[in-house]
Amino acid sequence: MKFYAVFSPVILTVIVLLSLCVPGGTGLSTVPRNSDVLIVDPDIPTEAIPDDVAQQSVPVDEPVSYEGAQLWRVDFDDQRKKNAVAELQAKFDGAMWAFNATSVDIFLKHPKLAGARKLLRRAKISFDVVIDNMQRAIEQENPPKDQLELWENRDGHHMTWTAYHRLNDIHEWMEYLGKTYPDLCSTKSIGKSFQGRDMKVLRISNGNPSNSAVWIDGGIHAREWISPATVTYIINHLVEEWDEQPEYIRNIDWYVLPVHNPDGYEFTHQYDRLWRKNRRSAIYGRCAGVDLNRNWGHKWGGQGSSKQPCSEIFAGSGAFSEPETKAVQSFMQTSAANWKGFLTFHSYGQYILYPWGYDRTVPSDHEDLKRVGDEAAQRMKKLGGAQYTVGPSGDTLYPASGGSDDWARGVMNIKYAYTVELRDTGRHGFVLPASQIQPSGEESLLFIDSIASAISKL
Ligand code: 0X9
Ligand code: ZN
Repeated sequence: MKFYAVFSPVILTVIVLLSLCVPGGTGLSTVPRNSDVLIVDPDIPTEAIPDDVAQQSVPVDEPVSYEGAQLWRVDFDDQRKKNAVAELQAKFDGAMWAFNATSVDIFLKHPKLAGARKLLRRAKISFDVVIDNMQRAIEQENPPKDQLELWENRDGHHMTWTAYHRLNDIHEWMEYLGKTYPDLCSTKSIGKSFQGRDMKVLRISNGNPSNSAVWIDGGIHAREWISPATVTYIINHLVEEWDEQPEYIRNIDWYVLPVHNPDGYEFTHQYDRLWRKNRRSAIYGRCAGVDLNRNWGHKWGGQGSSKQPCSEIFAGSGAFSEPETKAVQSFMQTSAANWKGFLTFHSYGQYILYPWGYDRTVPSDHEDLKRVGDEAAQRMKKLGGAQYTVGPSGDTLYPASGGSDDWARGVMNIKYAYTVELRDTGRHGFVLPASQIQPSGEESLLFIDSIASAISKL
């Protein structure tokens, strides 16, 4: 894009400032990858694809290769550096993956590296190469397939917490839990994704009618694999060690959706490891996918979301335009459950975030949310786990409207609504080695324990 030729310095400054508020930037940075062509995944049931879309479709061919692509951590502590980062986004398709007050993680594809390096050297801005070949990192993230096959066929399921599993393994294991522990567990498909996959929820409950209820979800962002892995780790612990749990955990009805974005999740396993959004099909050459964490109905379409289909933070055509968000909204609103907690797991950065996300402001009881979050973070650290930063989302991370946590708090009035950004702080980013599932699961158990304990005191 001929960025400087098109925009005046004043407009440039405004756009730069806006683009710094969000990961992946605004429309400036999000030059479509393989998403600007009309593609439909070949293994989805064709009846799930509307006719007008199916007729326009061509099959996806080769998986996306990230050979030579790099993740850079760039200094970001003054306006000059921020402008340079915006230029990296605009001119070199740099995708902003995460940032804090002093540095930003920028993902760059191989052909753009030389130009981007030159830009930073000329501006005398220092940076570290955190991942020097993304394709290599992707290949090393999960144990090799033949090793995975060796572990198969125990107890009628294939689930483990030493590898990242496909959707089918997760769903079959949930069915197994329902069959094995019928007095404690039940499964329900609360709807279908855009491509027709089930949105499977596991309910864990002792059936006590006075119970409070807690919602947990993972995998709303497709590439954040540690999230479904951690959420299933939590389920496994609760179910397999139910009798050893304290009363405040046993007197909660737990509703868990491990893979909120099943189409995106499968797409990351088969075609593009770094896909974020759902798989709403591109129509007439436009980009595919809606960011499901910009699609909820509290302050939808505000700061930190985009109206551009090609953006990584595209909010969709309206609040709840997507079947994946609509299904959860309907399920929670029509359920008789006494919702007191809403916990949504993402990665990465190691944050415990609470509302509001749409702006740099807090609800009146923010001190309660901070105290409970801090307690959890302290216990997690003490266990020898990772260090989590606790704070209101818009202020601690960046303002982003249309998130599920804001809806849970703003519309459903659920007191303990948190977004957890799991491991790590950027060394591996979204491509976190499977060996970290277990420690991530252990520290997250302490988090849900702290929330359950706080709910019992309400
Ligand atoms: O931007 C997001 O959706 C979340 N971060 S991520 O890197 N996993 O994409 C943070 C969402 C925090 N909540 C709200 N802003 N409502
Ligand atoms: Zn996320």
